[in-house]
Amino acid sequence: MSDCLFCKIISGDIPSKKVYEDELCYAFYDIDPQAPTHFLVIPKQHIRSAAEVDDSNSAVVAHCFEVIAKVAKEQGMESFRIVSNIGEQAGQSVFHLHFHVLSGRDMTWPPG
Ligand code: IU
Repeated sequence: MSDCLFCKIISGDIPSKKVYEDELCYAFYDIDPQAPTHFLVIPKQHIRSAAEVDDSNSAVVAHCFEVIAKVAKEQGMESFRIVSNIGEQAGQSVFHLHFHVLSGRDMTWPPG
């Protein structure tokens, strides 16, 4: 999508600090980290949010989770949190599906 900020990150039009990339997924460090380690894993396919996951794109989403596990292992992350905000009330500000991966500090529950 031409006006999507994360599609522009994938294309390189907006700079990002890459963590991982393959044909289906892209991962980069969050510009406003909420933990000592905070990166985002996004599908290259434009999916608006996790509420739009269905038979046609669920394989890509599953692949994002494989990428999260792989990068977490590579970075020696034994404990971490995955967050995906859906809709403005839940805190979604960029409407391209993304998984926040946060690690390196004690987490509270329930999340705010
Ligand atoms: P949210 O769940 O939609 O609020 O998450 C969007 C995240 O994208 C948020 O944590 C931003 O700091 C992050 N981000 C980024 O890392 N790089 C960018 O160029 C933009 C947003 I725009």
